[in-house]
Amino acid sequence: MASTSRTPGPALKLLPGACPLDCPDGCSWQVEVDEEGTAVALRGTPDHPYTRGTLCVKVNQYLEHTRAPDRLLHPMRRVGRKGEGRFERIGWDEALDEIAGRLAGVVEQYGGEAVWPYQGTGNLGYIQGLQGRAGSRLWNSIGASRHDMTICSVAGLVGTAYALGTSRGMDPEDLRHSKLILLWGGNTLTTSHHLWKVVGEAQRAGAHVVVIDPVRTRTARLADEHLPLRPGTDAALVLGLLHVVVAMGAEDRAYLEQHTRGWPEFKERIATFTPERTAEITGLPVADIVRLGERLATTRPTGMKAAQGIQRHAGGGMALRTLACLPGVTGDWKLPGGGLAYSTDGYFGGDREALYRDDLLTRPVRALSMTRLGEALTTVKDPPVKALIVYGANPAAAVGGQETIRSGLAREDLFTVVMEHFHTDTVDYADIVLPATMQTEHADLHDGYGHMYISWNEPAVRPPGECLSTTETFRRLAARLGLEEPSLYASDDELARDLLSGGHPSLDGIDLERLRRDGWARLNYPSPFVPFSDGFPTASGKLEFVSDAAEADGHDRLAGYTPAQEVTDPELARRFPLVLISSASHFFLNTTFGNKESLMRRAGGPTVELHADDAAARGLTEGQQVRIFNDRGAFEAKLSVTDSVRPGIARTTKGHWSRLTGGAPGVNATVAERDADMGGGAVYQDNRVEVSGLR
Ligand SMILES: Nc1nc2c(c(=O)[nH]1)N[C@H]1C(S)=C(S)[C@@H](COP(=O)(O)OP(=O)(O)OC[C@H]3O[C@@H](n4cnc5c(=O)[nH]c(N)nc54)[C@H](O)[C@@H]3O)O[C@H]1N2
Ligand SMILES: Nc1nc2c(c(=O)[nH]1)N[C@H]1C(S)=C(S)[C@@H](COP(=O)(O)OP(=O)(O)OC[C@H]3O[C@@H](n4cnc5c(=O)[nH]c(N)nc54)[C@H](O)[C@@H]3O)O[C@H]1N2
Ligand code: SF4
Ligand SMILES: [Mo]
Repeated sequence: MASTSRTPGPALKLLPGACPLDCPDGCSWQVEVDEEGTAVALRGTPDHPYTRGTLCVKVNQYLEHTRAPDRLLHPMRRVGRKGEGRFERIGWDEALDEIAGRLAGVVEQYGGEAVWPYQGTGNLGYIQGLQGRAGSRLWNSIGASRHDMTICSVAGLVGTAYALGTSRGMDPEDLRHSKLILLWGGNTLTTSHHLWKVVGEAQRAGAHVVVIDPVRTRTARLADEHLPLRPGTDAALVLGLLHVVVAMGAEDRAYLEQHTRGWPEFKERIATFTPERTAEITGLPVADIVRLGERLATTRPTGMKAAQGIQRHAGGGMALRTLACLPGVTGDWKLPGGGLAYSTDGYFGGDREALYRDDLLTRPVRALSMTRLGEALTTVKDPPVKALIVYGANPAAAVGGQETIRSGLAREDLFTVVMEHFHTDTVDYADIVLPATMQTEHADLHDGYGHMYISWNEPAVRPPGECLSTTETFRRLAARLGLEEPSLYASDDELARDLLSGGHPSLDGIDLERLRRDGWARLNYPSPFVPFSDGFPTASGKLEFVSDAAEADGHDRLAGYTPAQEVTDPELARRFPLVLISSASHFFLNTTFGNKESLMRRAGGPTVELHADDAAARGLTEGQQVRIFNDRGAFEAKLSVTDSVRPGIARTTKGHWSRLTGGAPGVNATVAERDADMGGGAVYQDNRVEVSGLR
């Protein structure tokens, strides 16, 4: 339990809620509120089968964070230059008048597409947040550019869908039935520790757990086996393992015959990935590949979890596509505890269209990709981006191409509004700042991308200062803009009902009243759950090793291995010999909590980890300040010499704020604004750098 300053008494109310953050665990929580309306405790819901009464090291401090002295409580207007971060307090009326006036002017002069509603992952809710595309009705009404959410998982979502017809897969809770568990590019103990409870249960029951990750993470340390492959080579490893399976004659011929398309061609491709060739590509010993291949051939069910880290490079979409094919060869897709879990996002059958109301658009609009923010702000014309409305996002810190982004944000002719809880790096560039409510202060509805439950978040306390929720801010802005479309003024409850009333079978018997009463519900799917027992939602109704849809989109029609770009570029490797992996920090959630003193202390400042050989070759020693750089930019960090990374790899974490680390650029100054192979995904891990000593 967190932030308890008093002993709970009978007068306390217990209100249901949910963690809003971008985390697959989608925790259900309860807030205790005293007779004066103050929240006195916040804890994981004890009877929730996935949350099981615990939150995490970050969110245990959430209540304290809502009352932090640096919380933004009033609207503000910029007084200094952009980037300086100097503001004066103004009232809501003044703020909304100015925003409405500026937006109307931009729309009149340049058209609606000159407005970019840039929504991040700070809140994943269906009412206030990203899943519901909060504000979408308003943006559609003025014909704003569509915000393309590409930063996180899209390459893998598109890739899995070429094979399976959907990005949905296993219920991750069914990993408890697996006998072999492969964790691909996920640092489970850090990024979704509730899943580790399931994995740990299986492990105690005898399952063999393998972590496939270039870094020996805290998760890798608890696994039975760790394969530290080269970044971006997972698909080659999949094909190499299948080579061993096929060589042993252990493929499931009946399953292949009945439920897959293109096996002869896929088999031929597999044949070219001998253990020797696979070892050369992945950097793993032949013996390890053969041993795991044999284990895979003989262990049913094999369950796999892939997280997002694996798909942030030039071949990331293909990696997930090929991974999704693996259980088609072994027949695991037909078994409880077999298959692949990447995202459970699509299982919630809420009526998203009823929320978004894309029918309000009078004509098609362009899409602007989140990972191409810098480029869009500095080069895009017809029309140029003239107004940027940032909410739930901190792009000045979180997005690759940081230098370009900052020069774009510094444009005097760009009107920028930032709706925020705290004075982030992005707030520094705002013309107007609006104070936003935090999760205990507004209503929301959440699903999870790592489980099969939805939850309701009841407002537990009054917002502090003048904070307003996203929905309320947009209702007021719509009125200021003189818009008459009635759906722009829907209440939060009405929005929730619109979402829940589509009649989807996953929601049978689940309505707002029930959610409000119980706090959470499992979607209507059996447990254990075999996702494709009725066939695959592809054109052929089968798992597609060959995909016409992929071919039509300009990809290889056959699943395979697409190398990463910078990782495999020999010329670049001469100048920038190290591949930089920037993964999740244990103590921050993206850049959220990057300003929380106690968590900052535990995280330490920016750090880069290098193998002893790489440190020695550069004359670098433990604890010294170093500069990590490439042609795009540079950042500074403290060196940690470790055997957790193999030679040739440098590792750091995302999440640190520039304005709290002396104003210097962060890791994303080195990351390219380049698309992954599918969906326009980000390429955070496909990044070559060099490291030199500072002092
Ligand atoms: N504590 C904490 N939890 C978080 C987050 C956070 O910032 N902090 N972020 C949240 C968000 S937004 C997301 S999307 C998820 C991400 O969840 P994860 O994907 O689990 O997180 P990452 O740390 O990005 O990547 C996981 C691992 O992938 C490895 N990796 C990198 N490249 C490759 C590769 O090519 N192949 C393989 N096999 N592994 C590779 C990295 O070394 C890293 O250990 O976590 C969420 N949870
Ligand atoms: N180098 C590197 N960079 C990465 C990654 C990586 O692996 N490596 N991972 C990427 C990934 S996976 C992701 S998802 C992105 C995340 O990048 P962003 O989507 O920008 O997410 P955050 O950095 O957490 O910033 C979210 C902000 O939203 C605010 N916020 C939260 N809730 C609300 C709300 O209800 N209303 C409003 N108005 N504001 C709110 C928070 O205070 C916070 O400042 O980062 C990416 N950046
Ligand atoms: S960040 Fe993840 S683990 Fe922590 S409370 Fe939120 S959903 Fe749960
Ligand atoms: Mo993410």
